[in-house]
This record gives sequence, C-alpha cells and structure tokens, in this order.
Amino acid sequence: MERLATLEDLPTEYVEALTAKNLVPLWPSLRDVLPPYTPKPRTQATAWKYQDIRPLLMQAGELTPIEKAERRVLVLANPGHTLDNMRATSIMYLGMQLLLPGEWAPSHRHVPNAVRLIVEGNGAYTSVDGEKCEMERGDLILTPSGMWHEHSHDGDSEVVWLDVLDLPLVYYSETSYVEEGEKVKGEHESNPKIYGPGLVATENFQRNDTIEYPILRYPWVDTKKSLESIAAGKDVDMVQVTYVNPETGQDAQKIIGFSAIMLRPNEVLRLPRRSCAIIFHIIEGDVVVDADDVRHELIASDTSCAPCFANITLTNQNDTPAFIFVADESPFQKKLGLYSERPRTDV
Ligand code: GTQ
Repeated sequence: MERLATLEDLPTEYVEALTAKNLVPLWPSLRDVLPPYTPKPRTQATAWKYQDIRPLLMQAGELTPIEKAERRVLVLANPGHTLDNMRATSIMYLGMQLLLPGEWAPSHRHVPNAVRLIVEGNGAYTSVDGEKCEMERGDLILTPSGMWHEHSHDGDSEVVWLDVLDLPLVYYSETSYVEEGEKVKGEHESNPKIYGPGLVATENFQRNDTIEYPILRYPWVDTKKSLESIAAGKDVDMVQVTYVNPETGQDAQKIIGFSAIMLRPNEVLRLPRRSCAIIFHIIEGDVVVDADDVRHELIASDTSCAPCFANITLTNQNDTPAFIFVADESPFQKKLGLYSERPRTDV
C-alpha cells in the first residue's frame, strides 16, 4: 500500500487554518483508522494475578468505607488503553469487588449490562429486580441493563467477585447513566422464574409472559457437571459450554458472551483466531495461556485477556482438570456484522 503524506508535509499555516475551522485532513490518519488487512488493537495481552489484587483490595476495605465507595472495586485496566480509561479490552470492563460482612452496596440500575463471577467467600447475595441470588464461588449472576440491583452480605468472611461490564462501549456511545434506588436495604426472596430444565412457574406460563432474562443465576455446580458430562463423551474436541438464555437459545446477554471451558488433564487447546478480544478467569486448576508471543501462567482466581486475532493456546500441565470462565465480544460483533475468523498463523 502507498505511503501517504503526513501532517508534517503540509504548511503549518494551512494546518492551523484547518484547526481553526474544526477541520482535519484524513490522509495523515487514514492508515491508522483503516490499517491494511488486520486491525491494530490497543488491547494488550495482560494478566492480573489474584495474589496481587487481593491484599490491595483488602486494604481498600480498610481505607474506604462502603458508604464512600458505593461499589468497592479495583478495576483491571489494560495498559494498552491507558489505565484511566478503565478498559480490559475495547468494549469490556473488569473489576474485582469486595463486600465485607454486614455491608450493603445500595440499589441502583444503569444502562451498561453487568455480570458477577464469584471468586471468594460465602454469605453474600445480589438482588436483581427483587430476586435474591446467592453468591457461591464460580456462580455467574446477571444484572442486565436497566435492572435494579444491590449487594448484601450476611456472612462472616470477605466476599470478592469479578464484575464484567460492557461499560466502555456504553460510555463511548454516550448512553451511560445510573439511577439511584431505595435508600434502605430491600427484603428479597429467591424467586427464580425458571426452576430447572423445562420447568417454569405456571403463573408466568399461564400469563404467556416472555421473560427477557429467565435465568439470573447460573450456579457453578451445574456448569461444572455439564462440562464433566461433555468430557466423558468420546471424540470431543473441545469441552466448552455457553451460558444462554433458555427462552431464546441465544447468548445470555446482548453484548458480551459468556462460556466455560474445561481443560482435561494435560490437554493443549488451540483456539480459533477470531475478530473479538477474549477474557479468561481461572475457576479451578492451573492454566498456561499463550497469546501469540505472550505467555501467562495462571492459577485459580487469576484473570487475563488477549486481543483480537491472537493465536491463543490454553495448556493444562496437570493430571487434574482445569476450569476457565470466558467472556468475549462475539455477541456484539455478530449482531453488528463485524465478526470474522481466520486461520491460525502459527502452524
Ligand atoms: O456492582 O453495580 O464494577 O455499577 C462497576 C459498576 C460494579 C455494580 C462495577 C457497577 C457495579
């Protein structure tokens, strides 16, 4: 491709005359915004070790009372986007949130979609539009756009979870805002809309309700059991389940996709090269993540991300299985016609 003229090739007075009228020449930036053949991601393959996060998060618990934080979160920021942008990838936000015994993170609702993946502790729960969702390690809890949510803690140990939000996308599109809910802790019941595979509350069924988000809590015990039964099959290439909305069979949320991978003992899994960035969070076991020439050795509760079109290989070097929670941008990209796959370049 032809090398194009730069800003320096233009007379200073001309550039100043453009600037004064809010005009910009395209050609000096054309190859940046339309790079030849492959996107140039700012997202860097980055890992956040839980052993680094945990002491600093506990310190936040001492330094900042929950009333002064509302959400006591350390953001897992990708240096490629600069830290103040609070992005793990271009459209995904990650945060580690701490709730101490007896604390309450008050009710609010906002435009960005959120999920929680529970990392540590017992006795906390998130209430989503009045439905009480217990938080056990490895559980996935949805708080989709516009749904009221508050976090409470009746247990006696610290509770930590990973927040995954589409906040960077929503913020960039200038649609992000929050509404404050009741100032008092709500009384909530476990009242799931769906009680098991193929079972729905008759009340909803008779009213012919379409429930937009029929499942808000996906317990880890069930996810793990599903993975193990897939792994027990013959000739299975990849042991992975996707979190879906059972009403539609589509992704559980609209913008970020969620799944879980089981790496069998000593398994080496080479992922397809895809146009979306990806996040890995280790639930159990040890995993070596290679993304092109960057290697991260992760253990339970560690988190990493890889940019679009990376050649990603996941390796389990142990004689016991490993379990990984995965978030990616594929629902967003597929809905907008941006998604593609390419052959690996490391074969
Ligand atoms: O728990 O509602 O990490 O509103 C960022 C924004 C968590 C939450 C975050 C939020 C929340």
